[in-house]
Amino acid sequence: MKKLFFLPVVLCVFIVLIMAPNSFALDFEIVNIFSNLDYYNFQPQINGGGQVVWRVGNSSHMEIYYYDYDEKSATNISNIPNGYKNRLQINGNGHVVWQGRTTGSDYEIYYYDYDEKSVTNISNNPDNGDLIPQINNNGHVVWHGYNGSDYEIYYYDYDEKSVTNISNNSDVNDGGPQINDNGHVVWYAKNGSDYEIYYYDYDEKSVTNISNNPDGHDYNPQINAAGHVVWQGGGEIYYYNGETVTNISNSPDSSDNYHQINDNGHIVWTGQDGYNFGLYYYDGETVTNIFNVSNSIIYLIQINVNGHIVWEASKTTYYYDGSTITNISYNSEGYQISDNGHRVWEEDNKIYLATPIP
Ligand SMILES: [Ca+2]
Ligand SMILES: [Ca+2]
Ligand SMILES: [Ca+2]
Ligand SMILES: [Ca+2]
Repeated sequence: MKKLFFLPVVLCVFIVLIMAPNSFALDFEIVNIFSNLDYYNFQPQINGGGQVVWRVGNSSHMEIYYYDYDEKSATNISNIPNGYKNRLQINGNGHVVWQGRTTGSDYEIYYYDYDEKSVTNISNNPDNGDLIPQINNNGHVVWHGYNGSDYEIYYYDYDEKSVTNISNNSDVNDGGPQINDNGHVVWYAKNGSDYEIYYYDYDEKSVTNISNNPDGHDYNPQINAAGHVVWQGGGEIYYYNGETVTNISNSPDSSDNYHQINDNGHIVWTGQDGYNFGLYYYDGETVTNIFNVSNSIIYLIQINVNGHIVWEASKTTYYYDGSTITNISYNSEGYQISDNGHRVWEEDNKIYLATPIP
């Protein structure tokens, strides 16, 4: 067990030339950045600089490892031997957040400051559960936490080192916050009989109900750098462009879900009609059906700023480069794509990083 702490991290770094029969639009240098076969390595997250964090552990022990792309080395950054850690996120400057708990305690939000090389408990609320953090590129963090009566949305200001309850109501459960680089936040909450999407304007310090649809449940908002928001309501995908709300899926016969938006306002989601599943792409003007499969859900959808998309279906990972779809299945799991085209995944209990070759 102590091996994990005291042995230097052994990196089995090697380069694999692309040998797949598929025609890749790009060539990649693929590196195995970490393997420790005594433990599971899983759920990697990557930023635009190719820095990666992931979970390393077994049923009784868990740590968070960090691969520094510039140093080409992996380090244990959590260094808290007991306890569960989950829901990792890394921002563009290499700062990391996660939810964690030690035995017998509640969940807290932990913050790894890449510049200071230190970990801080930023929720620091030993009575109540703090869950599912999201971090922006300025180090500001949001999460939902139970305060004894209901769930609230909490906002950590990295500059002020302070936490604010921004939903601040006493009888409504608020959940699923997402934050953009301007500090604007969206989440969903029940309002009377149904759910709505709420938008927190960081400059105005005000909250607005942007779905404002008292007849339907509105869930799971995503926000981009421009403050545009996409969410799911009543089996459709809705898009808020800062002024108006549009139903962009507009498909009464299929259930639309798993939406993602990039900073250029491109949106991807899946539609399900019985046993048939489709992947849909909105480029700001029109919707294109780019992929179809039967008898398998489409999941783990990621879109980067260039509109490149990865997803999984039928135990296969697919990559769309804007024009063609390639099967990049490596028996992989937990695929992630960065805005600069890096890809990271888990395969056979190892973490792999693919960097585009210019
Ligand atoms: Ca807590
Ligand atoms: Ca609340
Ligand atoms: Ca509603
Ligand atoms: Ca629909």
